[in-house]
Amino acid sequence: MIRDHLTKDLFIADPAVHVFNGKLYIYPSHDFEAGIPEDDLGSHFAMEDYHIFSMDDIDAEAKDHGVALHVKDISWAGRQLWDSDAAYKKGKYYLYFPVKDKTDIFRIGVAISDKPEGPFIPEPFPMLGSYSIDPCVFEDEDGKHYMYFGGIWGGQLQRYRNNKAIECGQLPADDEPALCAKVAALSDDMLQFGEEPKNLVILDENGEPLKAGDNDRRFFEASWMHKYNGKYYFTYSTGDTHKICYATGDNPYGPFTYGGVILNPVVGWTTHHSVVEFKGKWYLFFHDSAVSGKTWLRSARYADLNHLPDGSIETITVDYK
Ligand code: FUB
Repeated sequence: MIRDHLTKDLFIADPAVHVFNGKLYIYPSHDFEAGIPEDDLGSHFAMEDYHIFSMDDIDAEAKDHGVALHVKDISWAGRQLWDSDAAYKKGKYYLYFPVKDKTDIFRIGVAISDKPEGPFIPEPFPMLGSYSIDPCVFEDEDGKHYMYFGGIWGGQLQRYRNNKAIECGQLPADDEPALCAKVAALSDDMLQFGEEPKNLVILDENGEPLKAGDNDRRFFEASWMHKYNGKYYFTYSTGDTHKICYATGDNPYGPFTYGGVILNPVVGWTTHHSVVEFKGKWYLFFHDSAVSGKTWLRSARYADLNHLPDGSIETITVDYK
């Protein structure tokens, strides 16, 4: 079942959802009309703050807890607060967010709160060695936290190789391996990478890394990780082909093998999601632009997600008729 949009009066996108204290907490981007023309670098996504929402139950209203963090409170930030995620450890909540610094380079920052809904206080500097966008934090069953991140085009991932900035930030040629999302265990204090980020390789049916020209399957942005029946499911957006796909592996680093599409294209250019288990059922939270009709003013919604007995995931298609 595909549910209606969570909000009609505030545009929210990139919904990262977690269960904290028995409730669903939604960490979305907050879209607004900035009047910036649309381009391939996503300049029209000029977000300035985050609102956090909670739902007491899956059918309950989404409660807006107000502004949890504003770009003006982040001393090193320039512009564009994009997709965030949150994690909990030892009585504290951590909000991870990408924002361009004052030189227009995306970095990932961390902000801390005693409550899941914030307000969050940002650290004075970005995470050391961080770059690109769309951080997602996954807590494994042993309590270890991993960050997955990255995004090509406006997300700037093509400007790096082996975690170092390169002079001319080009995408690989179509017949070369695609750029990978990155994965790193977090430090014990949750504030830094605990190790050098590694490539998250997605393999095709022949065990070969997906190629850069395989736009229907290769990683573009919007990393998410969930674990089901002992298997690790990496889910992501294919960007210019507008799909959410999944790949499975047997540990948090991979390699992962491409599995299929979990969400067919929705209304709007971007697609972004999270997968969450709540009270024994699985849900896909995502966004589309059906309410506004504008690609930069998105609204979050959710659907039931079905894992099939063979380990695959049933494809969801939104019927806009
Ligand atoms: O919301 C801004 C960007 O759009 C996100 O960071 C991407 O994943 C895409 O949804």
